[in-house]
Amino acid sequence: MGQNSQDSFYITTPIYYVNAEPHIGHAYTTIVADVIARFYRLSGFETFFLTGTDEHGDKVVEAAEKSGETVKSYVDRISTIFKETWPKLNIKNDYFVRTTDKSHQDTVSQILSKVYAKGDIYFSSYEGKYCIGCERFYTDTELVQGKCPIHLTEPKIISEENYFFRMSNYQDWLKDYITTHPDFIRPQRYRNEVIAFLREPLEDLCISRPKTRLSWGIPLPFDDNYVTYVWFDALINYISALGYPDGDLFKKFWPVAQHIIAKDILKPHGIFWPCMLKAAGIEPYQHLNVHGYWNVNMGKMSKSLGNIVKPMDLATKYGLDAFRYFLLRDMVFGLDSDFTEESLVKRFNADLANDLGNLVSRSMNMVVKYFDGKLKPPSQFKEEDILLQNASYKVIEEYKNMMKEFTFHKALIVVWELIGRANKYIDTMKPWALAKQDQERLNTVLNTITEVIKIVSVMLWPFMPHTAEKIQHQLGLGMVGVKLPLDSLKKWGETQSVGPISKAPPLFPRVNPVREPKRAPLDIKKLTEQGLQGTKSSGFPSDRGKPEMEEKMKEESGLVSLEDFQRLDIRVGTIKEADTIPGSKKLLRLVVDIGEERTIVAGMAAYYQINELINKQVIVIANLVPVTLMGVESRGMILAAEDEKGVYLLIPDKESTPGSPIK
Ligand code: ME8
Repeated sequence: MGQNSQDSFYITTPIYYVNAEPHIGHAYTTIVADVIARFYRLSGFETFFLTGTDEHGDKVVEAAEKSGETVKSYVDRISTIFKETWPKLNIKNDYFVRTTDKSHQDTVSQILSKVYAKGDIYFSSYEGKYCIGCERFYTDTELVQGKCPIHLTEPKIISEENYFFRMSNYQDWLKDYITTHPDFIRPQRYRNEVIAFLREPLEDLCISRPKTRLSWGIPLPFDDNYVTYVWFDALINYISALGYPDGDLFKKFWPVAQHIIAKDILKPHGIFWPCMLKAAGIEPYQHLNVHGYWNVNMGKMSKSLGNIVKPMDLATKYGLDAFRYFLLRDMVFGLDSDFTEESLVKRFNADLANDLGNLVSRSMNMVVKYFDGKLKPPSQFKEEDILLQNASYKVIEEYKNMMKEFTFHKALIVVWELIGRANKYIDTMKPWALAKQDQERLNTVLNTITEVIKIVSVMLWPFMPHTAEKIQHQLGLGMVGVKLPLDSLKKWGETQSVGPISKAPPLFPRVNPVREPKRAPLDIKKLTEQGLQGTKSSGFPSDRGKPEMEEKMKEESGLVSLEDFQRLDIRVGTIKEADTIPGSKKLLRLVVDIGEERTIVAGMAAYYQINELINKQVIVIANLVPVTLMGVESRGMILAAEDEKGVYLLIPDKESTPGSPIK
């Protein structure tokens, strides 16, 4: 293997403690790593994706004792559960490292000897406050009301003689490195946290445990009475797995190393690890990517609360791809997110069954119906086709940047905008009408649609590999599609089908809505202030970092571009049901047929009787980000005029088909 790192990509997850089985938090980090590894593979990079298990330390010994097994058989058993869970989630790691592996233990000894020889390790007595949960000592300023901020338990006072790593020697270097490498730790909020920490003097790190207290660990090469502190041991997995120091993998992948962790282990990764690397004469990693925490129904997930979410249960219930999509779409990378099965189902029905599923099935059906699955090369493109092509190219570029920046939810938002545009293009082009008048134009329109679907499928592959492959199969691309490098998508229509396009069962048959038993109270005031228009992250261009100048000009002039307007999906709807909402004087819950049934919350209780609303036709904006008002999710907005006397619904002049687009 060559030593060129230019087109290489190395991604790691934390190695998980084997004191518990995998839950949704572990699954999230590991799926993120899989998504980004697939993205780089798709982009033609040689990629190495590492995960594994952390098997030493007090915590693991405690868990083994509780289970009544020997430590060795316990760690073997739980490590196997982790190892076997990942393929079931379609996670394709290249290697699985265990800290009990001999090769890992040898590397740890080697690094310790190196740092010891350099004079950066010394022997001293110490008394400190130790949290077993975190496997580390806490300073008084880090404790919250005397308790560990993560485990909310009081630390144990431990006093003993130990070996220490002179971390303080590297404080200035690290400060300087982080300042001169602004995206070393990202997103920014975590970089700022580390910088704030470095403003205080850094204490040296206790890196040993006397065997009299803990024997389950890697012996110190220079004192057999001690084992290595679990964090000093664990962090080294990122290089031991690559065959440090001489392995080809190490040479190729270490210069491009990126770690993914959650905020709980920022300090070991943002401070201990770079200092350890520096002391051992190894270059720092390239990026530390830090995400937030998944909470469950607004609370922390914990064994004692009995609210642990098991990834396999959800993947089995809703399908693996839907589960992967939900995790990546719902969490803003870097912030905490609340997991509810209800929101998973909503996303499933809205984004997957409706937007994506419908686009694929209606398009394939038309190609089969009108051309027996065999399209001819397109003839002259018209303006509408070219607009959609250009939008697709733009989305590919935005998607690539967002993936590289680890803003996965944004990448999915732009893909879904393209899906929305393609659906709208179908509504506008009306292939069913062209079928009666103009076969050549119909062929070009369907070519344009299938090309967009192909592009969408490639961008979705890292997130939903099975679904993308199914779509590519339906498109007659065979296995060619999966390997498409993203850059080759630059030419419209370049990858021709190798076989006819075929119909297939719906990709995501709708599932029944779920009611969460325990809902945390909603902040109604905040939601009402936001109005019916949805929350901040609308997914519209202003939220996605359009060139600043353009945005500023628009803001100042108050003008909206045609492009902005065209993003709106405005349709005729017929009100099917209307109801009051308990506790609200203003709001009504409406079910509106806009070609499909939508629940919409509208503030018109004071102006219309329920009876007079039924069967009334209205105008609906159908592609607003859903918002929950008084506990009811609203998926759209009904247009109305307002003056000092009241609110007046906008109504089509003549009875129109529900779902007809407004142009
Ligand atoms: O800390 N939400 O292992 P660990 C999101 N062995 N992610 C979560 C999560 C949640 N609620 N809970 C856990 C260790 N995670 C050490 C790591 S690395 C050299 C040693 C994920 O089993 C997240 O990635 O406690 C977090 O950082 C990690 O699991 C902690 O796993």
